[in-house]
Amino acid sequence: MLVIGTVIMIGVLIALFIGLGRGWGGTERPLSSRGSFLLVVAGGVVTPMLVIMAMVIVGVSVGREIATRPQSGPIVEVIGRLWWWELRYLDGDGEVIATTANEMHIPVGQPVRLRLTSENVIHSFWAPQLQGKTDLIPGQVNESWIEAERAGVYRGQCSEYCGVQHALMSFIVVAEPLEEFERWLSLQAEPATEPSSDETRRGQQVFLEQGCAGCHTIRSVSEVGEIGPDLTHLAGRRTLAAATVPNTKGHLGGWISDPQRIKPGNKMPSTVMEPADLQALLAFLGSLE
Ligand code: HEC
Ligand SMILES: [Cu+2]
Repeated sequence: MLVIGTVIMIGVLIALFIGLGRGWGGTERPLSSRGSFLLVVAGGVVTPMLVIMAMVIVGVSVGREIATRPQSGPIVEVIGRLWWWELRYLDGDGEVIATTANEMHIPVGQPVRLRLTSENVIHSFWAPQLQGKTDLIPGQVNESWIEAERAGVYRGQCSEYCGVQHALMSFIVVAEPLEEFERWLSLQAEPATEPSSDETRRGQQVFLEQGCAGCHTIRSVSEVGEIGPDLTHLAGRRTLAAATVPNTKGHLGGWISDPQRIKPGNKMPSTVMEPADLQALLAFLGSLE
């Protein structure tokens, strides 16, 4: 369009200067009425129509090519929550293989199909280096896809204002070779690792006693919690709270003790507990690879 527009612009300018030249020095040399009629019809009607029609035809076919959805590849259901992302990997029959949050893994060089929806307000899924924005709309499933040409960790962001913590509703996309992706996915599909020491066993108890399980699922420990992210493989994630802080023991302890300080207004309340209980809980959560 830039090239076509430039050519037309040059043509118009040339016509303008010819016109000016013809009137130069005060002596007008008007075209015959037949000549001006033909000029207007050819230059003002026929040429623009041909150019615009050609551009429409090319535009439609390019648009169709761009909008063709991939027919194969992994399927991820992306659900907008306040203010984090639930990610469910589906198999070909639409059955959930694994549920995770805020960190999407994808194989390099292969499209991954996305089914986006929201259970509250409108959000928008956007990893600027990998795809265009797609909205997550309550009561509707939008289809899109994402593809990375190079391995790496890409940042994404909710790009539709969705409430107080919209700015801290980020995510990361980890693009990795197919083998690594498959290993990751089969690990995510596993239930949580059994606690293997007294401390992690105690930590699991604390998780149940402190009410965490009312909001969080850890598969094989408690599966009723639905308000917060699935924590079954929490320790394998790089960040906490929708890419707000890195997933280190210190940040995790800070998050559990006072999530409102890190992300004011988010839906997780602070939990006050004995230091020894917190340490045990951190050891348990840290063991959930
Ligand atoms: C009332 C529900 C609720 C309770 C109770 C609750 N959480 Fe949360 N939790 C949430 C929500 C909602 C989020 C997501 C916050 C966000 O990112 O906006 C969250 C996030 C987290 C995260 C970050 C997960 C991630 O992948 O980013 C961890 C870890 C966590 N909670 C642990 C706990 C622990 C441990 C307890 C118990 C001491 C607990 N939560 C109690 C609702 C709850
Ligand atoms: Cu959002």
